[in-house]
Amino acid sequence: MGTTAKKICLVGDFAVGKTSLIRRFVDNQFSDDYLSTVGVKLSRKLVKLTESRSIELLIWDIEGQTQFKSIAPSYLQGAKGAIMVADVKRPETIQNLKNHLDLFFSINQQGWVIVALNKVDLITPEKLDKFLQVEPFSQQSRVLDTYGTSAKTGKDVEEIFYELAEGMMLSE
Ligand code: G3D
Ligand code: MG
Repeated sequence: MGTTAKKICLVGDFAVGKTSLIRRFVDNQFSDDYLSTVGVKLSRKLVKLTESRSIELLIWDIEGQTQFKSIAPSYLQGAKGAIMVADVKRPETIQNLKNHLDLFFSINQQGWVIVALNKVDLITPEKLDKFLQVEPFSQQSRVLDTYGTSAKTGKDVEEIFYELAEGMMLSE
């Protein structure tokens, strides 16, 4: 019964769509001219899992990230979950997921992760299937699932946040 609050982080390379996914989920909008400012941005969203169980997600987003700046460990501290985001049009961002996963799990051994291969509106469904077949993360037991998402169309955006919320609640 009741509501607990949990910190989750959006993690991934520069410009993969982290901020856009949060805006789609929290505000249900997509902006092509989003301007980031420096620091960390915190959004909150109440997620109702069942009639009697809700979870408040405290969603952390890096602002002012550049191509050359790595993610500060302090950003990840205390997170119960993370959405790891890559851009299907930039294969190197998929390769880099492994580094992001290692960093996250080195700080939060008990954390849960969902992988979002984002911007799937820019590729064919066949191409997405190929990406999902080769993605090497699902054998990690604390990686709950991998989705092809689009912050632009909204595809599977709710799903990644809800599945992460459910995973975090079940393991309490
Ligand atoms: P970040 O927070 O990970 O750095 P942003 O990434 O959310 O700022 O997004 C980076 C760019 O990718 C933005 O374009 C944004 O509009 C675009 N983008 C994000 N998600 C999607 C998506 O699902 N599909 C498409 N087609 N584009 C997406 P600009 O041009 O503003 O840099
Ligand atoms: Mg951003």
